[in-house]
Amino acid sequence: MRNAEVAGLLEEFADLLEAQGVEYKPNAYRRAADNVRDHPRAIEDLASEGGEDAVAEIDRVGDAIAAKIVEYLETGEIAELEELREDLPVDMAALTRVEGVGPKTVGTLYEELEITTLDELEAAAEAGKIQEIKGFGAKTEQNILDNVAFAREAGQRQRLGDARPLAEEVMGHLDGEAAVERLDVAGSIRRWKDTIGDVDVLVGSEDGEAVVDLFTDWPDADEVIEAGEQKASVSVDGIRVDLRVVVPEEFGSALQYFTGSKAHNVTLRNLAIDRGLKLNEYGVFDVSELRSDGQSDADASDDVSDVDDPDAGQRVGERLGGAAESEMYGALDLPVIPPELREDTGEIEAAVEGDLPDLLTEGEIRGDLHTHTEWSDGASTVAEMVQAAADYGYDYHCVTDHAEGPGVFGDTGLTDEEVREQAEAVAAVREDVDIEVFHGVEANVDADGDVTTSDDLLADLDIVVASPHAALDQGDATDRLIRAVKHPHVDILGHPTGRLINQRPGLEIDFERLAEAAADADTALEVNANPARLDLHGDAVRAAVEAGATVAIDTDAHSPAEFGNVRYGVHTARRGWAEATDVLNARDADGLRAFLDG
Ligand code: DGT
Ligand code: CA
Ligand code: CA
Ligand code: ZN
Repeated sequence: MRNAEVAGLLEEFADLLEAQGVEYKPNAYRRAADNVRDHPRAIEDLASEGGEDAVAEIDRVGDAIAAKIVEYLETGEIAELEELREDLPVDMAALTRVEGVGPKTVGTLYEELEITTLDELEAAAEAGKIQEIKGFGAKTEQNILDNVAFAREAGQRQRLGDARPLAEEVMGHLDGEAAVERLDVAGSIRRWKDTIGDVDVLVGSEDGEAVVDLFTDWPDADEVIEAGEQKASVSVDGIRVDLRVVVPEEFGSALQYFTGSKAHNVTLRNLAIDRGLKLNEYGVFDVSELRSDGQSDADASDDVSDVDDPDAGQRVGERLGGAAESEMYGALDLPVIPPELREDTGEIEAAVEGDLPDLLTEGEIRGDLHTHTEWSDGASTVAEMVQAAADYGYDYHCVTDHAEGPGVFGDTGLTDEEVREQAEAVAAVREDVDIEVFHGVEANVDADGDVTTSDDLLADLDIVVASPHAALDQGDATDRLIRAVKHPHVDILGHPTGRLINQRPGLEIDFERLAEAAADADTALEVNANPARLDLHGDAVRAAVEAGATVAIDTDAHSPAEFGNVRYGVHTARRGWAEATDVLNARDADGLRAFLDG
């Protein structure tokens, strides 16, 4: 399916037009790109079956754009796009990843300084050349210097929320096939890291070639990068997926090894060495009877190694396990350490001491504390959201639409009066459902840390989420957020950093200080589960948990479909060692009410 590839081209088209100062047209291309990307059918099938007419049936794709799409699918290029690229030969995707640099700025930078890459942009900024351009200043130049490293990194890593569904699709494609005996994801995707370098998939099978064939025939794959006998890599929507096939007896050891992190494995391996064991991707072996040269003193027939195998030296001594991951940790007298913790930040020591946390699970979440409706920028009515929450199995639901304030644009935010009107609408819905419904608002934290909704209104609401939506590049914002956390009516600090993964770094915060203030004030810190945010991130959750602060896992859902994002919040909280007792919405309705009233 080539929808993402075509959408990417249309977006490039839009950016290049915008860089040349063309108006309106760029947005038409962007809207078309969105709809092509989300279209359920493969664009190449539409084009080959029904030509331009069929492609133009896609919402927002007009005849002109449809013609260009068909031209691309038939000839491999779009003549007009090639011309635009020649006029402006820049790495648009990379340059516009720098916060504050849009397509127009890229056009100017090329015209004035012939900047085409991030490296050239950085060099020009360091040489003080940016601030000399008309309309640019020292501040713009400093902004570029501050953000170029972030942009470089963002180009190399994918958001968990994009990579995880893809990993699950490829698992679905492989699962149940005859050659596939064992199957799991490994690497950072299994550790639920917020960004992913590549997706690692592991299969236990006696027939590597059959599995590789199956994998490279995955219809969603855009390109096969490489394919061997036991491994292969494909690219899907710009995300690299690596497959490794191992024999089923070594599946557990390979899973342990390829889950990482590298730092976790190094520490674990050293612990094994101390105990006369050898731990690697092939298994766990007792090597206490071996001489230091790796050869067995005992009869050579005890040696499981094979002379034709280059890795033979890795399979020495007595095999203690390897089929299951639990055998790897078990050989060290340890329980299986949850993948989210495997970052070598004390989890192995905790496991040795029998002190691993009893991590929060998705099933322990009893309701959402931060959601929207069509009263502000959501897509559904109050009744629809509440009913969907009940259907989802929740005990309660909180309605927290945007209040007007800094960073909330147009008429998205509700006035005090509208919030009070909504309270009546919520009360009416309450009559019809079995779950508890709390009514509140998402208020705004201004640049100084003040909450911009009136105290009178806040005092009357069941729940108040306060979030920063403006002044998100002000540098150290710890004092600002501590002020918000101490506000007597604020129950939850929403998406505290305001970051957007790969797009905006967000506020700089000393999380230890913030967590202590939050614990002190009995204000919960949010883990916003929207996959574009994951804010707080795992390390910050850990600071919150260690300070004894309460954590809230919120989807910030704008429609019922987004309730499912809760898993990203739960796994992010798990990366921060959170247990159910740390989490506000793992409490029942009475427990929640007690916190909100306290
Ligand atoms: P990523 O893909 O950058 O988000 O991070 P990972 O952790 O998925 O890293 P990746 O894909 O390079 O490798 C997967 C795992 O395999 C990694 O977490 C640990 C293991 N691994 C790979 N190469 C090495 C190595 O050279 N030494 C050790 N100890 N482990 C390795
Ligand atoms: Ca990986
Ligand atoms: Ca990999
Ligand atoms: Zn929100």
